[in-house]
Order: sequence, then C-alpha cells, then structure tokens
Amino acid sequence: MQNNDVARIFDQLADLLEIQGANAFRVRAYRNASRTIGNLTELVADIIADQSRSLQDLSSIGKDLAEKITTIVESGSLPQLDELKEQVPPGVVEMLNLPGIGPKKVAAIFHDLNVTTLDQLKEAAENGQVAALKGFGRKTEQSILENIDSVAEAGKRFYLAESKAEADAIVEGLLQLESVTQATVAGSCRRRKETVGDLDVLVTTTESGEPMDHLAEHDLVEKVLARGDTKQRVRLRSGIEMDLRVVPDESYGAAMQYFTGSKEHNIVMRRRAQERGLKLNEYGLYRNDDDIPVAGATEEDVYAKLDLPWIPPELREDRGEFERAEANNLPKLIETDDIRGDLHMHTTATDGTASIEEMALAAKKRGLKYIAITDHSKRVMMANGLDAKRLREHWEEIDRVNEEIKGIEILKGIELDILEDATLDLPDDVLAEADWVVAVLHYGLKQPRDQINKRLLTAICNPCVTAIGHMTGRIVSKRQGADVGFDEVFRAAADHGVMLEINAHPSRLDLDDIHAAAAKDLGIPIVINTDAHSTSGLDVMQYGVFQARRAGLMKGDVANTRTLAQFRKLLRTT
Ligand code: DGT
Ligand code: CA
Ligand code: CA
Repeated sequence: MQNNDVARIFDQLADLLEIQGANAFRVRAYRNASRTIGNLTELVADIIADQSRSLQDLSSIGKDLAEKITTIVESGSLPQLDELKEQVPPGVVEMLNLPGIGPKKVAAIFHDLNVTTLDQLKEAAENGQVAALKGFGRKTEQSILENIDSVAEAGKRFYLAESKAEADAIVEGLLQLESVTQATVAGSCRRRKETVGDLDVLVTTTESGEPMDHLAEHDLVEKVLARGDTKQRVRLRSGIEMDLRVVPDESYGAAMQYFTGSKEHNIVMRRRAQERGLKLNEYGLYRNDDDIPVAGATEEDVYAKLDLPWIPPELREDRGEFERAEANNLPKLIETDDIRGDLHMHTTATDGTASIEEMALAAKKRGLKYIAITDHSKRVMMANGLDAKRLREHWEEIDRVNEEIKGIEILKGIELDILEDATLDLPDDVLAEADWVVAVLHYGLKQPRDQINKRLLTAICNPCVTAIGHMTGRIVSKRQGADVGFDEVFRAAADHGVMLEINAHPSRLDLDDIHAAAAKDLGIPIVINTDAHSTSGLDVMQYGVFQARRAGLMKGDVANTRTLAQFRKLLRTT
C-alpha cells in the first residue's frame, strides 16, 4: 500500500461526505490527512511497523485518523468508504470534475433532479432543468454543457505519474517471481504520454499461472476482470485497468514493439515489412512466402530487419521519427540525470510547505546544483503573494541561507503574475534586483487570443523577465489552457532571449510535447521546472523530462542541464 493510495482513500471519503452534506470540519480533517500522507517522504506502513513511533505525531493526524490509516494499510480498504460508495453512485462523483461545480451543487443535482450519470446530467441541462435548480441559473447550465463531454472523456484516462508508479511497482514484483524471466510495461505508459487509458504489461515466464496468480493477489489490484491462458485483465484500486500478457521468449521483442504502439507508428512498421516481403505482427517478423521467422526476440532486431535503428518509445507517434531514423538523425534524448537546476518552486513565504533552507537541502540531496526560489507575487492573494517589501525581505533571507548552505546555489526569483490588463504585478525597480523572473498567467485565462498575446508579449518585452512559466495554464484533462497565439509569442521569445518552461507537474506538463518541439525548432532555450510546493514536489522533474523527450529534446536544448555559470550566459542581457 503506497502513501498515494491512502491519500486517495481520504480524498474520496471527503468528496463523498461533502456530497452528503457532512460537517465541514470533518471533511477538512480528511483532506488535511490526505495532504499530510501524500507529502510524506517515508512509507506510512513503515511508521506503523515501527513500535517506537506513532502516526499521531504527524500533523493533522489524531487518534481516529491514525486508526483509519492502520485499517487501510492492513486491509487495503476502509469499510466506511465502501459504505459511502454504495450510497453515492460513481457518476455523481464524476460531476465534481466539472469546472465551477462543487459538492453542494452536485448534491443538488443528485437529490433534487435524481440524476446519477453525466449522460443524464447532459440531458437535464439541455432541457433547462439544471438552470431551474436553486443556486444554478443559465450561466452554470451553459458551463456544464460546454464542459461535460471533455469531462466524460477525461474521466476514463489517468495521469501518467500515477499509473506509471503503479505499473513500475507491479513489473518489479513480477520480476521477483521464480518463473518470470522478463517483464515490461508497454502501451502509452511506455511512450510516456501525459495520460494513460489502460496499462499494458508483458512477461515471459516458464509457468504462466504464476504471474497471473501473483497479480490477482497484488496489493494494488482490486479485481480480476478476466483470465485466459495468456492474458489477464485486472482493475487496480486507483480505477485504471491493466492487461497482463504472457508471451513466448522468441516473441518478446515483437510483442513489446506491437503493444507499445502507437497505432500510427505500427501502421508504418507493418507497411515497411510488406515492402520487404515480410509480415509483422505481435509474434514476430516473418517471411511472407514460407512463414519463416526473421526477428522477434528483441525490439532492436525487429527494427534492424526493417532497416531502422531502435526508436525510443517516446518518439513512436509517426510524427517524423521514421524520416529522422532513415537519415540516421534520431535525437539523443535528454535524461533526468542531465538536469542540474530547478528554477520554479515555492516556500512557506507563499503557498509552499517548506522553508528556503529545507527546499535547498532537499534539492541538493536530489543532486541539483542550483535552484531558484520563485514564490508568488501579490496578485495571488489566496497564496499570500509577495508585495515589493516582502519580496525584498524574502531575498535577504535567501542571501542569508545561501551563505550558510554549501554545494547548492539559490537564485533570487519570483513567479510574477501577468495581470489581466497586460501589466505586470510588480514594478520594474524590484524586478531588476531579481536573478530570475518567471512570468505567468494565472487569471483571465479565458480572454480572447489577442489579449492573451498582448499579456505574454508585455512580459517577454520587459527586460527583467527571464522566462515564461506554464504558458497556457491548462490542467491536463480538467481545464483547457488559454488561447495562445503561439507563432507570435514564440517569435518574440526567440527575439528577446526569453526562456520557455516545461512545467513538470503531472497535471500541468505545459508546454506540451508539440509546442516544446516548436520552441526547440526556433532555438528557444527550454527550462524544465518542478513548480514544487513541498520538498517531495521536487520529485516530479522526471515527468517534465518525459514530456521533453516526447518533444525530441536533447540535453543541449534544455538550459537547466548546464552548469550555473553556463546557464547564466543564456540569460537575456537586454
Ligand atoms: P491508451 O491505453 O489509450 O492510453 O493507449 P495505448 O497506446 O496504450 O493503446 P492500447 O492500450 O489500446 O493498445 C496498446 C498498443 O497496442 C497500442 O499502442 C498499439 C497496439 N494496438 C492496439 N490495437 C491495435 C490495432 O488495432 N492495430 C495496431 N496496429 N496496433 C494496435
Ligand atoms: Ca494502454
Ligand atoms: Ca490495452
């Protein structure tokens, strides 16, 4: 049982209780517990196992919550949650993903309209029944109609970060088994797509029952949905489903190639086979006339027999990888270990949970050589954003910590809001004292393209701004980003020497792969940053790197792979 599973159970509990109209303090207690567990750097199971320690020493965990956590870790579930799930249908919970619809409104839809699925909700909204509900109105109904299709679609997909962690844990467990000789995740997860529809796992084994039995009993698995001789489908506790396929040794590479996809990439592969008088399927590459196998045990072999070098999974989308492979011009993709700095993170000065010193030490522990502390500017009142006076004090504190801590350099930064009227949230004289200014849009994301561009250009043209952070403001599967006119903005960034961020947070990944590739083509330096709000938040760097790899980025395309001295040389000078 991972900490995330425990945290998710408390989140679900809080959602369901809120829909039922439970006491707000009780709901908040579960949300706080979820946060505490989710941010822990050690396993809760280890704390429970250690007789000398108590869960109640953790912040916001009392006796009752400690008992619940123990129940979850020991049994894998919580009876109270199971009861609540009986009372509130899953379709009702999904409604919480609609923008602007909280538990109170969901409760009204559920109880007053007796509506229990997104389909029914759509129908009710089309008939004007939703607008008639107390506290709703035409605008809310319109917003439901605008978003309901994408929410319904997104509800079926999962963030890469979570599903990859689950798949990795399962593959690791399979590899421990006596009978299993090879195991890998394939599908969209291996291609590191930002969301995953279902997980695809392949094994070779001397005894096909063993891996299937193991998976059926696995902590992360909720239910076996189907089981045959060579294939088993299960549903994990997180809700995602997984196919386990047992394949013969001589087909392992062909199966990996086939089930990694993408479908578009595989279509080209099959055509290349045909052009060479061969036939490609998940079992191998065969001669057309006599079915003699020519490759299958390894992926490298399959590619080689089709006159190609092995192509990294992140590039397998039929977006130019074949042309580059043919020209022997595949990029040597960036790796997480190449990263030397992290230029976007928060502290307790605004909405982070750790101090400057704690963030710096945690970054150093992760092998980083430099960071920028970039707390919010004053417009973000919710997060206690900094005005000029507090920011200068914060920077003095950074100077002090920088003196004390050796082995990592801390830059004086700010996450600067670009306001709705295309002005900046802090005056130039303060910004001029910063080492690093990452300008962002937080509010007014729905403005028309002209105004969004005007705002981004104001920031880019200001000589104090060094980078644009999470450019579109999108939240993967949940909120569409701003309508950015990328051509104009990218050209301006290139002209002014402003860097563009790939925000590594699994729910942002902004810029996305396509736009990061476009920025690279213009020679704009990319920075990959975690936007950490806690020390454990620094661990998401890998997801930003995956997105960069999907964009075809190499080490040299990413500014924060450089030494600090080299990085500084890339900073704009005008
Ligand atoms: P997902 O699960 O929606 O995130 O995306 P994938 O890419 O994991 O797709 P999935 O699970 O349906 O299938 C895994 C891989 O198997 C897919 O990437 C390519 C291969 N595959 C599945 N169906 C077909 C097909 O009809 N034709 C070909 N050529 N390949 C297929
Ligand atoms: Ca899949
Ligand atoms: Ca699948």
